[in-house]
Amino acid sequence: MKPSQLAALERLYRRRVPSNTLVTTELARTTCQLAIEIRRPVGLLITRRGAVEQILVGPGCVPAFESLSKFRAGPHSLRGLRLIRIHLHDEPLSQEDLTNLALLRLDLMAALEVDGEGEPRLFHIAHLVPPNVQGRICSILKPVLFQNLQFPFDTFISDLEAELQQVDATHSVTVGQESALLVSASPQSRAEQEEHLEELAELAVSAEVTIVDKIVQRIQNEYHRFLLGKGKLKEVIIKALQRGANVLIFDQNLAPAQARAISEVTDMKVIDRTQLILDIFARRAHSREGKVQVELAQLRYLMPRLAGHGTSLSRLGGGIGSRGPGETKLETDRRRIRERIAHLERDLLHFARHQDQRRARRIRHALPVLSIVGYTNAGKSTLLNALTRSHVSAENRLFETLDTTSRRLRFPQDREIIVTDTVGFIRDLPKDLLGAFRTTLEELRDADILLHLVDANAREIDSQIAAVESILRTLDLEAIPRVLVLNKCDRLSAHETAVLCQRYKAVGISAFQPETLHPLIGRLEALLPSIMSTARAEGVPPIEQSPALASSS
Ligand SMILES: Nc1nc2c(ncn2[C@@H]2O[C@H](COP(=O)(O)OP(=O)(O)OP(=O)(O)O)[C@@H](O)[C@H]2O)c(=O)[nH]1
Ligand SMILES: [Mg+2]
Repeated sequence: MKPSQLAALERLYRRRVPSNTLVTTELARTTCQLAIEIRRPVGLLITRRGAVEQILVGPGCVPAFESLSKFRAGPHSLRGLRLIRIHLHDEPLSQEDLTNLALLRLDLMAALEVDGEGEPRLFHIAHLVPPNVQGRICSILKPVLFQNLQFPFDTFISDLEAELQQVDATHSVTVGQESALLVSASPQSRAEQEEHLEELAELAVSAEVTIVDKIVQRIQNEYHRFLLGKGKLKEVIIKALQRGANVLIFDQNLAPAQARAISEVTDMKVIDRTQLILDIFARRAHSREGKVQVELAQLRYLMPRLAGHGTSLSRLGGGIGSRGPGETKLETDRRRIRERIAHLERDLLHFARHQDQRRARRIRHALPVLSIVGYTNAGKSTLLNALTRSHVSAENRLFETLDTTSRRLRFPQDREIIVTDTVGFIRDLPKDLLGAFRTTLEELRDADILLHLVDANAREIDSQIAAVESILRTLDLEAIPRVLVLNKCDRLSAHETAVLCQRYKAVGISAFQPETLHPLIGRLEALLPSIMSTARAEGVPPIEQSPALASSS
């Protein structure tokens, strides 16, 4: 390009477009003439205030994501920038143009054809549309001759934004929830990733999130800037737009920098598996202790993610809906968060002391303790209820139980033990969560025997058993005697149950069918003498009533 041509291009930056005009005739004409002169397509990126923000020269030239970061678009709103391209040949908008319109969430994308004399001819215009059942992302207007163009830009854009926002509003009113796109990217096989996404979907449902779609990518290297490849990330953005998703939930835990980069490029809230689980915990924690543990874990997880990026706070900040530690809390500076963490840690110490007292009291009474452990949703609470005729909440969703409950169980021979039910386990239980629930899980140390309950119908029995055993190892609880029990056998035939019980050397039960519990009770009773001897439980006095230790029957 000649210096004079460059200078002429640069002069375009001085032009202003009135707010009610798509592009002025003079600006269009001058740019068309320049395009013919330099024999290259030229694009103008124009702001709502009518300033030329960028001039792009060359075929297929689009602004870089990074250069637009100061123009923020909300999940369903527009970026406040329109791109008008001068095409040298008679070509309408290409598929790529439409993809870019969606990716960059432009106000609109237009292509203006120019004739040999440099006169503007046909104008092609496309704009985004609200999420719809057809999954269309944009609408292309009928092409019009430039001299006939009547396009009051200001009314067009305010109508379009109102339409986009309206859908957003009805969306959240009718569903009352966030809509998420589930994403998995790892070196694991597709089948494995899809299996894990099923569990992620169950977790999302447990957090009351609507799932709109899933995206899986097999990648070689996990340490990619966006975790996913760039092309796949584009697919994610387009899908989110088509389906009206406002949250991305990753099955893999994201490094703070990754979460930030993805959220910056997609302009969406980005959450990983740990945050999702924390979010569920925040919903389910009822005791003061549970609440303190969860908030502490949330803050510790968020700390490194708050590296001074003001705008990304709200998008990385909380969990689903309002279940994060709270935006106002996050907006306060890191020092305040550190103080809050210290405060919560002191609270926890206080709880731990109480727990010691409780434990001491129990040892004095010397009742043996049986703790039910197992994968989340295995039926632990249902079994506690069935064994002790209690009414602990049991629900078909992951992490229904967070707080520990203890009940007395009286054996036929008038002996008593304490049965406790607590938080369930899950594969790859994030370290931060294990830390968060240390005080709750500490209670398992008091157990004289662990009842490892397994859902016999689970898709991945072996990996669920392995996940629980690995957590027990991490908690140093391997030495405690264990009984493996297969639950939900009512859904299997007698033969299937027998085969599984033999394979796993387990007792098969259905917590729904009290008669199936007899062999289990018999087995526990048989184990009792050895347990009792360790628990020094000869001549047990009746135990006092305490909220944590309410008696049954
Ligand atoms: N068919 C069948 N369903 C069962 C049985 N036991 C429990 N369930 C169901 O399994 C689901 C989970 O039961 P919960 O008792 O809440 O499971 P949990 O292990 O306490 O789960 P978390 O507290 O979430 O870790 C509920 O919908 C129960 O009704 C059983 O023996 N047979
Ligand atoms: Mg439970």
